[in-house]
Amino acid sequence: MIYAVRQSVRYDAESVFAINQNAAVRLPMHSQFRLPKRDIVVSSGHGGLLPEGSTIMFTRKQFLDSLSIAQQSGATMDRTLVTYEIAQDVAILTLNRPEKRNALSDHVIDDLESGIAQAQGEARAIVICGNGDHFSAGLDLAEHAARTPIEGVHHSRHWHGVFDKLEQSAVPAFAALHGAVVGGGLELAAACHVRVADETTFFALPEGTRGIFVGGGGSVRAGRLMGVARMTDMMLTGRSVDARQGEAWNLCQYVVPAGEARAKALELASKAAQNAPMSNYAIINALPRINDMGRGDGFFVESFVSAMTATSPEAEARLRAFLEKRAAKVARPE
Ligand code: 1HE
Repeated sequence: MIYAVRQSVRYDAESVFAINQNAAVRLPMHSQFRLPKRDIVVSSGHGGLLPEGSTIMFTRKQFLDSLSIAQQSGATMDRTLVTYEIAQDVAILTLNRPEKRNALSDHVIDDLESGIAQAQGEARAIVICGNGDHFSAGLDLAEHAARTPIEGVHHSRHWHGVFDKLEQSAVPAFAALHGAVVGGGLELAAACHVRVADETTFFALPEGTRGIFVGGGGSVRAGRLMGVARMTDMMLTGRSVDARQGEAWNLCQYVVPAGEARAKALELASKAAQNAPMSNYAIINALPRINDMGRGDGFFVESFVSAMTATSPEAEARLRAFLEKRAAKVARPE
């Protein structure tokens, strides 16, 4: 019997945790789980211990029953931890755990993963931002304290997988930063392609002071952004770096007045969303890889990416539009 259901991301097409006997079962995003207008009666392995990724389909009545059973049993009904909305072809994912400063719990990471997956199919760019006074306080320290070493490895590898999906996404991601961008919060921001910080932003890597290490890809991504010496200093001393210093250190590309990061990130994302999808894909997927290559390999790969994008029908149409004076000229800097 399913006695607790956890709602996630969206109400009608979401990840759901069913705690079935003693097994926490993760139902996949985009499963046919919906609050259907008509009843659907299917289940695979329903009632037993299900492997991760199994699909269960509920009838509307079963779903509503499970909600009320969960409520009666006092089970926590989490609200949406990462909200998802679409505006101007841009998927906006908002970390929504302000009372814990958007600390990245396992559920937040799962919801983030679902939102990133959904954006691939229906958006041309992504904005990631946070509710409350801070972008993110990083790893949820309360959860982390309880992990064994091997659980810690799997946890870190899971973050790598999720943040890789963001960095190697089909569409570019823009981080809108404010307040604390700390530890795992900085690792998440570093997995985005463009970072817009408002003046309240401060960056820190307090792992050293907490007796831990970066585990969400920071040693690779943040290290490459700011350089290993600066990252070492931040981790050893626990110092905080403000938005302007962060810009000078390449931790963000834009600094805007307090409260304006989300709007600026949305403006930039909307602009990027108008590019040819293939160009965007090449920019965000080829550049970091070429950056990891030797010069000769990089030049070689560049030729192929260049030829592939330039011969796409969309490139041909856009080049013709410029030559026929139907496309905008490059603007001077503002
Ligand atoms: C948390 C977390 C968290 C806040 N995990 N619960 N990250 C850190 O070491 C940062 C720790 N957080 C802070 O230094 C501060 O909270 C902030 C500077 C970010 C914000 O300060 P403030 O005064 O606005 O909030 P607060 O009063 O400190 O926190 C409010 C609540 O959020 C409080 O819980 P409450 O039940 O007492 O209300 C805090 O305990 C809780 N909270 N941050 C859990 N991080 C994959 S490896 C990545 C490694 C890392 O990310 S290391 C960095 C960890």
